[in-house]
Amino acid sequence: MHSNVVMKEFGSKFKIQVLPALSDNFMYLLIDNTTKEAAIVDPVAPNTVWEAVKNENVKLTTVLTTHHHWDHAGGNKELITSNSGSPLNVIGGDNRIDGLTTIIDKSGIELKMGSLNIKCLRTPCHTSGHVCYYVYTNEASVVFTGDTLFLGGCGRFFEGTAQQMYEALIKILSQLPDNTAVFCGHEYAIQNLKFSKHVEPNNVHLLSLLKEIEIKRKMNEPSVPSTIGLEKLINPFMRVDEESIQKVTGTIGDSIETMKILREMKNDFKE
Ligand code: GBP
Ligand code: ZN
Repeated sequence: MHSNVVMKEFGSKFKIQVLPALSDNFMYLLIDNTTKEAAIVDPVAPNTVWEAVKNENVKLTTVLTTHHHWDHAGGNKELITSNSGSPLNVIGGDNRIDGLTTIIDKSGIELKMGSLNIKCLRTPCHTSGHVCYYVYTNEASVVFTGDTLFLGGCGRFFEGTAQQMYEALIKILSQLPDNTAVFCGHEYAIQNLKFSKHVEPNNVHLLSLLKEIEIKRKMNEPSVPSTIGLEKLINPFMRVDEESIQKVTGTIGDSIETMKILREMKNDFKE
């Protein structure tokens, strides 16, 4: 296992168990403290999910799928058939996802899981049907960002454009409250922050975060969660409006072109 299993508390209303899977994926068990209902994000490893559900003594009702790639959606079928006949609400934004009961075909659809509010944000680019899930109460908020926003980076543009990633990162995710916790789809923090350091070698927030995460990773602690406020300080893809980043890409005044060049630089980056 690439990281230890950890539980993160968000006020009195909900908590999130981080469940590592495969070589660097994360699944997340979202637990409503009030009703003891739970949702699972990207359950690629169903056995791990059922073990966590049993240990936490919760009732799994909902599957939140960020996108159709097998390392995120590939466990849906088995999870559904192994739920001893009780149906699960399976949410997602792409017909290539197995078992969907609710298709997020427009952005901003609001759902409930127990007493928790979930706003489904369509963020096409990594895949055309990618959805991020913003979970909030009057006390706290978190966002599950799949392969759109990573700690210190973003997903590859497999089915979309720089314009679309700009919309996703700057127009949608950056607008969430700064204290929103960010739970992403892969443990890529160290690789991402090394690239970020290459782009902004004098960014003090970035340099201290890299040190902090190197210590965490040595102890097998997951790097997640980050926060929206922190990402805006250290993630070059969240900073494409900044002149400091536009200077590096040679695209002053053009944030979309900055996004495009930055992605190409990351694709070619060797530490
Ligand atoms: C690494 O391990 O260093 N940089 C990665 C390489 C998400 S997984 C692996 C990689 O390319 N990962 C993808 C990504 O977007 N990375 C961001 C980055 O490199 O900056 N996947 O598993 C990927 O989406 C997948 C599955 C891809 C099915 C295509 C299909 Br079809
Ligand atoms: Zn992916």
